[in-house]
Amino acid sequence: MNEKIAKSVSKFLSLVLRHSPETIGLKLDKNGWADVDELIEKCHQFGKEFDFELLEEVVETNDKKRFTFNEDLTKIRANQGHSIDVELNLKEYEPNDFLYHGTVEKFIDLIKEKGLQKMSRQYVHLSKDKETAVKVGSRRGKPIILKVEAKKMFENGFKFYLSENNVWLIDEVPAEYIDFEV
Ligand code: HQG
Repeated sequence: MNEKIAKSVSKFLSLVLRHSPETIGLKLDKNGWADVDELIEKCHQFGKEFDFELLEEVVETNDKKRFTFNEDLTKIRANQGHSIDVELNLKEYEPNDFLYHGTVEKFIDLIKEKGLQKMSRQYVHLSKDKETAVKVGSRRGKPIILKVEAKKMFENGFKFYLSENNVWLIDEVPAEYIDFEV
């Protein structure tokens, strides 16, 4: 499959399945699932054309495994990253000692003051390795990596969730648990 097409479809799916299904007149159920036939049809009407085969390939080959089908492949949803209110029924997990967050300099003062906040998304996103955090931060410029004392937070009662595609999700990270000197 053409990588450029796959990326473009993935980006468009992120938009409609995480943030703005109404862009194409699509409705997600309360768990964030879209009907696959309806999705294909409404994307088509919007001028984004792909068939089921291509959708399947996008889901399978996506670099971050951003999307999942239900068992009989009639529904699809984003694994994480939503700004709209969906119930993903995420499982709670105990994290490693440390998790990482990639950001950029301009946010540091505010993060020192208020901790990591979910901003427009449903959760703060953390990763288990620095390399992923570097990639996340690099989307905005020169990355700054923050080290989060995850185990300590967990022991103090904070809930950690892990998405289908292994992104660690949490409601917030107070500044006292963040090492800014990584
Ligand atoms: C920052 C992509 C000011 C935070 C990525 C981040 C990820 C604060 C930005 C996923 C703050 C929010 C999520 C505070 C946090 N004051 N700024 N108190 N607390 N911030 O995009 O983590 O490719 O919502 O550091 O790879 O950058 O879309 O979060 O810079 O996994 O699948 O506010 O999105 O994945 O930005 O990225 P975002 P994120 P996909």
